[in-house]
Amino acid sequence: RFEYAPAPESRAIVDIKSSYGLFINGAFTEATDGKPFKTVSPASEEVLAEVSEAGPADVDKAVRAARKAYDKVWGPMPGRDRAKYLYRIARLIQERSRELAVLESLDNGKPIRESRDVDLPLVAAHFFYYAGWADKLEYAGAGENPRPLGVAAQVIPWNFPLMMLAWKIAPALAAGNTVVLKPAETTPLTALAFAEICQQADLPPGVVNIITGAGRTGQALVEHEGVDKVAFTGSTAVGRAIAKAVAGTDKKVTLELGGKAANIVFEDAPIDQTVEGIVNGIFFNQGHVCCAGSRLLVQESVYDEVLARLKRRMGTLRVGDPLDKNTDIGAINSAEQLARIRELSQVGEDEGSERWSPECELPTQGFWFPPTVFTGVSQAHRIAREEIFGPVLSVLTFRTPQEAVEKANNTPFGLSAGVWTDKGSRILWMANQLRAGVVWANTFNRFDPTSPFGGYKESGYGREGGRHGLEAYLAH
Ligand code: TXE
Repeated sequence: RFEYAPAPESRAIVDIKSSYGLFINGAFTEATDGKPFKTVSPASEEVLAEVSEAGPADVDKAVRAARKAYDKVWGPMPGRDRAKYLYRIARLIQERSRELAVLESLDNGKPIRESRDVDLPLVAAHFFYYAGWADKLEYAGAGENPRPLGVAAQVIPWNFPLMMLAWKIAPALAAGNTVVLKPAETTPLTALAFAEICQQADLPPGVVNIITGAGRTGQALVEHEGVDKVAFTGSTAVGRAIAKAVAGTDKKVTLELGGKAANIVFEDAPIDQTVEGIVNGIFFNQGHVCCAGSRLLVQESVYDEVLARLKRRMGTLRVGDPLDKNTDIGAINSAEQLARIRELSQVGEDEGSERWSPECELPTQGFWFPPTVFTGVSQAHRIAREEIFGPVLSVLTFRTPQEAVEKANNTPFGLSAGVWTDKGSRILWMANQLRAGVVWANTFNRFDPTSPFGGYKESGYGREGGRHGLEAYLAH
């Protein structure tokens, strides 16, 4: 195994304040009517900081600040000037990326190797990419120029706190909108650090507002009448509630919801690469990934070999301290999420599937779940249909490509899928047959700011990333 040299990614490089206010109109302010809440490290249950809960009056203040900034400063600003701010933000993220990675791992529980090598580079890349669009929207062709929508309300989840922020804020600002963003209640710290970066970048006050709080803060935000656009990533249940709340208004909406991706392995797949892809597909970020390859579909002829290799590889995964560079699987983000994973895993056993985990010692403090695989799963089982959002893989088998397609599409979701095969023609055929927004071939969980991401069916609607992601913040 590759051992990382001791690097300065340690608790000591972050400066966490004991309490945080709300970031409204360019300054941190006390919440007027909400109560503070605590954010803890899921690996140790240590309280990291106290964070303010934004109540309706605070939400109103933030939306008004965003409106004023839109009308007076950001909306009328030439794209090339908006680009300068976005580039500045991107560079500051790069400069502070080690510190931000540590903060992300502390608050979220994800391994430092992932936050440092995956999340943070992608966060910076999103700002660089969309900065490049900002000055290309004007005079781009004949007819009217595309126009921003106005004030965007953005509500994000806890699984990729900074990356979700980047996916939301970068295109919105590039297109000329201003934003009020609410991070998830269990992972507010990197969004608050981003607020500081906005100050460092001299971003005009009100262009970005960060308000913290739980579901009711999010609800007040998306329902506020001063909002023109709602962008949400989270559970399907809340996505539905938001769609209802904005129905009948002229707010534009994009929803990125859950998934139950099929990762499909054909008998001619390159086996070593495939096993790594299966592991990455479901154990990356503790399986807290909406596009996780949580349903493994294996062609019967290679089932025994794939399972044996997979189990051997699972035995080498290290579960533990998120700040240890040798850790592969960190902490489960919250006690609630751990309870959900445990409950569905119990359902898997009760439904008659066989459960297996390698022997591994879990820390006594904090929230942990071992890498787990269920075999003998049938399509009707709940663990084949419902999002578990944890390091739990359900394995099914198939004989023919047609059967693989039918099983893969037999889900209420449609966010992503993976295909492992040596045949290029089969990849193209499968990509056309699969009802999934993203289809990876001989790889999994790959992201790039230039590629649109989003789902079919209950996985939501609208796309983020690439040119499509920008369109979601423009009116024509
Ligand atoms: O999500 P919620 P939770 C799935 C995953 C997970 C389950 C529950 O299966 O086990 O959802 O997770 C805010 N109006 N995903 O409970 O509640 C909330 O404060 C407006 C998949 O954490 O959807 C947070 O900021 N906002 C997913 C955000 O919504 C509301 C990522 C997400 O929280 C609100 C996360 C309301 N009424 C969970 N209620 C993915 N697609 O990646 C809550 N919020």
